[in-house]
Amino acid sequence: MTLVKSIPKTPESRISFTEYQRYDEVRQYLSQLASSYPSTVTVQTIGQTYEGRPLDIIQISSGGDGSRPVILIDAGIHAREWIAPAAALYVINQLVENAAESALTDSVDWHIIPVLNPDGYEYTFTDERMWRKTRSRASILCTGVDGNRNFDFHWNEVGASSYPCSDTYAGSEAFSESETQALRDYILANANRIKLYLTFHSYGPYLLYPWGYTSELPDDWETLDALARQADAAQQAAGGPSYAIGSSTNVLYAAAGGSDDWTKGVGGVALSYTIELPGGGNQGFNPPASDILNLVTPFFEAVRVFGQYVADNYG
Ligand code: 0X9
Ligand code: ZN
Repeated sequence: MTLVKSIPKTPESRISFTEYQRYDEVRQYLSQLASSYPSTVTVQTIGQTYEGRPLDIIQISSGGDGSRPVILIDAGIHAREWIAPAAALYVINQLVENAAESALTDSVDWHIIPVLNPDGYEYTFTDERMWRKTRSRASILCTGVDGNRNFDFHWNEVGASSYPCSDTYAGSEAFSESETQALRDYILANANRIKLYLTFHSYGPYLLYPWGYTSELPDDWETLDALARQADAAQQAAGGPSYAIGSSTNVLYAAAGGSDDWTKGVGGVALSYTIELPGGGNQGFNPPASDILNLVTPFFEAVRVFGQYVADNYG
């Protein structure tokens, strides 16, 4: 009966993609990678959550003395969107452990925060599977802030709520949350190197670019649009679904205070995208663990296109 559990994991995968991982397991995986690949992997803590969990980022670099262009990825700002951290872990796994993918790190560094809201993420395992927000208790009424309404760019203007019990509560002020502060500070500190930002969500499939606060398009929307279409085509060729592509407001809904808008509008990262991975399960946010690989494997082909673009244009 215990035989199945005793089958050793293959040497190149210290992490499973047939189960969703708890935050402790995620952190353990990152630190294992740092010890196994000391010349390419660094793990840093960029802040603490409201409940005191360390917020880890993994930096993957094949060299270049810290001057190469960076692709920044985060996932899991929304707690219940489990496929997003799983996809980030898969990207980490491929970039670090799959020697066949080493070209992707030849001239570009990848900085990845696989779980940006670990308090909320853990809460979805222990208490409430459909929890979305952080777990901060600033209000006596209700717990949590929507991290993706908490960024200081047209904050709380549209598609967000001032009511602490709402799932889209923008917070008592912009950057009220330690998790969004940590991301803000990291982006500002590395603004000269970050050329592309991806934030993983679910559920879609949507490939969204700014703006989310207005139906106006950014000046460079054609560049954003063309690259998104190329990424979509690549993952479709690998068996993925057809992503809807456009600005957040025009394709999904208007919602201000998102990390994508702030990163472009204030952080100065021209290429900024929200990726809504495909959904699953009876509530959209809960694809069965047995579907993780089917979802993230084609998706990696989209990530490859973003990586190639940054290598070609900034590498
Ligand atoms: O509403 C959101 O925060 C995102 N959708 S989700 O279902 N994952 O919650 C979309 C965010 C798009 N970007 C902006 N509105 N800035
Ligand atoms: Zn989301």
